[in-house]
Formats: sequence, C-alpha cells, structure tokens
Amino acid sequence: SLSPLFAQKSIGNESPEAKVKRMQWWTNDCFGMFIHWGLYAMPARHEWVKSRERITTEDYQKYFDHFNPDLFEPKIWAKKAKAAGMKYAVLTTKHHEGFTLFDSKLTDYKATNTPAKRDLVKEFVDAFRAEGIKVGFYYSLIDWHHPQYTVDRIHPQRPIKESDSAYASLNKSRDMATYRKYLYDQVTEILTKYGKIDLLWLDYSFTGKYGKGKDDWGSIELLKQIRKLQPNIIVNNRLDLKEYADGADFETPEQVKPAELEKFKGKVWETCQTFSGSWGYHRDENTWKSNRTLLDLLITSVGNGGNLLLNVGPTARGEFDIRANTALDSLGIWMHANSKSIYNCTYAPQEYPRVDGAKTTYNKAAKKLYVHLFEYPKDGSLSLKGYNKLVKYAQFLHDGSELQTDKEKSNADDLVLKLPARKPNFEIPVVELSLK
Ligand code: FHN
Repeated sequence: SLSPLFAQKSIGNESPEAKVKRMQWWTNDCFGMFIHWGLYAMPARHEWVKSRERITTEDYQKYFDHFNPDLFEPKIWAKKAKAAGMKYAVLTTKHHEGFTLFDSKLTDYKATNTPAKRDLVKEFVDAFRAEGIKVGFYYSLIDWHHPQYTVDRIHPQRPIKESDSAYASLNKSRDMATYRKYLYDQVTEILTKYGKIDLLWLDYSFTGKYGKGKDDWGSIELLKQIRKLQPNIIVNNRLDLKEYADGADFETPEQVKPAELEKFKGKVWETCQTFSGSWGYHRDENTWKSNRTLLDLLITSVGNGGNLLLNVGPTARGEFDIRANTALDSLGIWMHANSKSIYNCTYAPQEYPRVDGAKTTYNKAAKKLYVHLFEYPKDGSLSLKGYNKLVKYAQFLHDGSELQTDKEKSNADDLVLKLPARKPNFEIPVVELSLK
C-alpha cells in the first residue's frame, strides 16, 4: 500500500492510480542492490578519489589503460543479490569520473576501449534479468572527464579556492550546452540499447542544494525524453526537480541513520546506504556497518514505508570482496527465514500501537503484522499493549511455530505471548501476528 501523499500527486497527464500501478513492483520489493563500479576501483580509495586528490585527467589515464576486470562474472553478482533477498539492482553506467561501463557511441572513454573490451552494462542486464531481478541504471549528471562540462565546486581540477581566477578562466573555455546534449544523448543510449529498464537513478542535484538547476541539466526536457523512451520506468529525485510535482518518483535520503528514517513516513522514498563510507571499492576502509545495523536499516526503512538500496563496490578485478560477501550472506540467512516481513510490507496503521523493544511492519493484503524483536524479552513474555482484540494467531516467522497467549498476564486490552527463554539464533527474530 502506498502512502496517501503519493496518491495525491501525479505527473503531467499520468493519473495517481496509473502512477501507483507503474511503481507497484518497486513498492512491493522494498530491497535492492546498488553497485558502484568504475575506474575508481583501481586506486581503491573512494569513488571521489579523482576530485579529492585533484588527480588530473592525464594522471588518471593509467586506470583506463590498465582496467581489466578478469574475474568479472555478473552471474555470480546476480546470484549473490538474489540470495541476499534483493529484488532489484542499480549499476553505475557512468559515475562522476565520466567513464562509461557501456559501449557508448558518444565517447572513447568506455569499458569496451580498455583491456576489458566488454560492454559491462549489457552483461549486468542479461545476468540480473536471468535471475528475475529488476534492472536499474545509475547515470551521473556530473562528468569530470567531458571537455565541455562546466567546472563546478566539486570538479577535480577546481583550484583550491573557488575565488581563484583559474576557476573562471577554465569555465570560460567550456560550453555547458554541448555537455547537456551529450548527457541527453547518452541517457537516450542507455535507455534504448538494453531493452526494458525498470529504474533510472540520476545523480546528483539535491532540490535546492547543489542544484545545478534545470537549465544546466535540461531536467524537464530530459525527463520527458526518459519517459518517452521507457514509459514505465521509475526515476529518482536528483534532477533538481521538486518531488512528485515535476515528475520525480521518489526521494533518496542517503546514509540516513535508522533513527532518522521515521520522518520520511508518508512519503515515497528509498534510502541508499553503503556497507562502509565509500560507495566505490575502498580497500583500507574499516568503518563497516554491523549485520544488526544493516538489518535495522532494512526493517526500519520498510517499517516507515520506504525501500533500502544497499551498495556494493566491486573490486578492480570485478568481484565483490570478502567483506561484502560476508555481509550479503548474513542478510541472506535472515531474509530466507523472514522476508515475508519485508516484501509487500509498509508501516502499520495507527490502530496497531508501537511495541516496546520492537519495530513493526505491516502487510495490508495478507492482514499480517510483523513484530521485529530488537530486544528479546528477558522473562520470555512479549507484551503487546492494546493488541488483545486485534490478533487471532501468533507465531515465530522463521519456523512457523505457535506462540501461545499467556492468559495469566494478558487482559482485556493487552496481549502477552509466551516466548521461549532462549532467543532463536537470529540477530532479530520476528513474530508474525495474524490479524482479525
Ligand atoms: O557523489 C555521489 C556519490 O559518489 C554516490 O554516487 C552517491 C550515491 O547516492 N551519490 C552522490 C552523493 O550524494
């Protein structure tokens, strides 16, 4: 079920009902894989390494010359994503460095011209579709390689101080209108070369912040072309367009902590998150989110009516590294047993009160409410205040075992369930309540 706000808004001549239908798969699937892959996997120090370290295009060329992901096997990626319970996947077709993973006719700065000699995007699409996973493209509005891209505050060649005169002179020699046409034509390429694309993740202008403005990107015309080429595609909100009203489909809170996700309840949104800080492969980064935090992000996103897009940064050889695979495997074990509390779920209506020490998700069609036990009751009693008249049956989700009512502790309003003293061996066990 979609948030009421969503149903009130529509794009152009698309009715709210048609928009709900167009986005139904995304709303139901809830959980996707983000994949940030590019030349930046070779320095392996963050996808922004070119900008952060002010690497000139000439000095960055060695990564192009040596890019050869000999272990790239997208079928393995797709199976990993499927086993983790991810229902859609979004791959960077081009990140800010301007290097395209696809065989673009509009640039020589592409994977097919490197020692890889492969259209990595085509292989990604074929492999993930074969696993029944919806495919999405990330495409960067920002392009640090294109000769006509206007130098802006984040360009690698920007002088240390924006006031530096070189900043202005570099700009003067560039024609943003030429870059804008390149952007428009390349987006057309990726939306016409690879069949039905389910999602387009453009990056970035935050409405009102860093906004390069509709003029620089030609956002309105670009969005019209996108929807003409792929009428059922879902598009995020980073074209410096207002959500909904201007045709963006969902909001994209990034790296937001679980406790701050509640403020998005009632909107249409997907939070994108990394395992660590970097989106691209970062060999030496040790700030990895725990399995509990990753589960918390997933459960709290769905429990507030949103999606989680969890990022993997493959290595220069084309593999998910041991840290990513370990995290994906842990998520997969939990999702195998508990995904019913994620798919087709959203936030619970008001009549179902909060549960102390737990977070809930709700499946309206199935009339189920899922109680995620973030704290396992020490005395073996799960107190569900205000639920006694609402529940007809209770069980653990992972094994379907009945959870009996503690008749002595329950009363007219409150339902108390008897739980086993020993917590089931899941990081966050789930109780499924069948509702009256
Ligand atoms: O600058 C990018 C960043 O590298 C990454 O792609 C994220 C993913 O949402 N988007 C931008 C920062 O918001």
